[in-house]
Amino acid sequence: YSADIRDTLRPLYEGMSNSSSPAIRFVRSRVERMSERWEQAGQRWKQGSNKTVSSQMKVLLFPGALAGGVGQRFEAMVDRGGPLGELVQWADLGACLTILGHDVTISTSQRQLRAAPGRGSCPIQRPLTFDLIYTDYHGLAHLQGAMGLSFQHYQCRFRILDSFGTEPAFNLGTYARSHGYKTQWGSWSLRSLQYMTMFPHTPDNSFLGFVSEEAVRDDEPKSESYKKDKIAVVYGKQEYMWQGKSEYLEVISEELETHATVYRPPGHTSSLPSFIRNHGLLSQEDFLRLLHRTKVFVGLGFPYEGPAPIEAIALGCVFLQPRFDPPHSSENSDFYKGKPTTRQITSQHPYAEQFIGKPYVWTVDVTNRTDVQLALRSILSTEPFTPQEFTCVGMLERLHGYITHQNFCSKSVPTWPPERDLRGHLGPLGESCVSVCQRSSLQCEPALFHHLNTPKGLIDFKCMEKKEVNHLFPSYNPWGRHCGLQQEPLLFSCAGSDPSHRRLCPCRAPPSAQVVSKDC
Ligand code: U2F
Repeated sequence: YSADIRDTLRPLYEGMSNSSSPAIRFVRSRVERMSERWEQAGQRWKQGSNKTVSSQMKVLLFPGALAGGVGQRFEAMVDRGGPLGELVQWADLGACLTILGHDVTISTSQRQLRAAPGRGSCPIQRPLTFDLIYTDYHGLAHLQGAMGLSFQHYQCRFRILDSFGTEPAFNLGTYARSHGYKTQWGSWSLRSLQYMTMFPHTPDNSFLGFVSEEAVRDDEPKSESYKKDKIAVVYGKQEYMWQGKSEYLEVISEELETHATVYRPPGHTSSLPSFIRNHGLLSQEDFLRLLHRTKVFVGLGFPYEGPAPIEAIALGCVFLQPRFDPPHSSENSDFYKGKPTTRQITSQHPYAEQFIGKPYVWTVDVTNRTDVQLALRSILSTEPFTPQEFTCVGMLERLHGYITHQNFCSKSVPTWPPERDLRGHLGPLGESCVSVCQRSSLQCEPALFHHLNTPKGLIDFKCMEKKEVNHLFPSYNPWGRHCGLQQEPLLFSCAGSDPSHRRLCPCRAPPSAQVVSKDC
């Protein structure tokens, strides 16, 4: 069967009714609230230009963070200010796949999977009845336990929702162990593109994203719907996120009435500054309604890289956030410690800082009173803005592309995108291919590495050829005069960088309508 665009999301959210899980209730209510937008976007997208037909996939969504003991802890926090970003993504993934016409099952328990109704006795063992399984790092461990030997056999069908990303050096188990990249999460030796991220961190992973509020709603006249009050809303659902920030908040409250949506445990006396108007944790709908009349959304430094700033900007707020100098990373931050990435986090929301920027995003030194004041006074009212990749159509287009083109079960070298798209660039010492390509308004494309990984690719240098399993190759090392060629395709890495290597990078023009950098 081919997958036909659906005009309703009902099968998805009806399948989640009567759940006693707060997380599933959040997902269901989000899907229901956004269903009209998804349905309209599906119809618009269907009428657009010719697209490759994909066959209908049987898809399992298995959010491991909601299963077992970890799941109990996660669930307990849903209504108390715990992370919701992952749930936003699961909701939108389910909606997007359903609209694209695929057959979606959501499950949060291994037991349920072992006896999924109508699917035979054990749908996750041989023969696997699902074409694709979307899960997360916790889910991988659960599935490994439940699938036994089938786990390895079918791992090419897995897709891992991984908000912060996994770089190739951390992914390949043997390499990670012998080269100091072994962390709590990595080492599953999948293809790096099987990891799907919340923001476009490195093209080594697939950028899945989510859907933000959209700038203009068709049913509302724009000028009326974006009337702003002189208020700021602080980003931070739990009190601990506010520690040490009172001076910064004081400066803000001198200019704007300052609101919060911090969870209030019963019987607890609040330690928030007295000038803050706390609404308590709001339902997502009420939170978005509050942002609608807000001028400035104020970042405290944590949570890192969540969806809320993108929603705020789409609702016409300016996002004011702390700059991190020195940047936060797995070396110096408890939160990033053990995360399989070398990324240097230069602000609370690097995507907002680098891909959106002024006038929508102001990144400041929050310890400098004058800096904060200047920023607040220069913030004019802005127009609402939603990057194309965070709209329903953007996500439909992206996911459809992945489903039709990504086949990790085939052993042959990738044939998509075609070689004619390749723009080879030799970077300066110490720079990753992510930034080498970005600097030329291009994007690193790991599937094109194998075309460059030949002695011809480095022909301009008089050098000694060296074939090695090394995540920095292909590259040139001027000191040893080595031209390094990659021996292990799993280690082709856009993210890798090292002060003694000049990386040879496969760049290409970014695919249409998916914004990759502000300059493109
Ligand atoms: C991020 O998780 P968070 O849940 O902390 O991310 P946020 O950006 O704060 O918001 C998630 C959603 O919560 C909603 C809001 C967002 O879509 O509309 N919300 C709400 O329903 N009620 C409220 O009062 C306030 C917000 C990130 F997504 C995770 O990947 C990380 O694990 C986490 C820690 O860095 O940060």
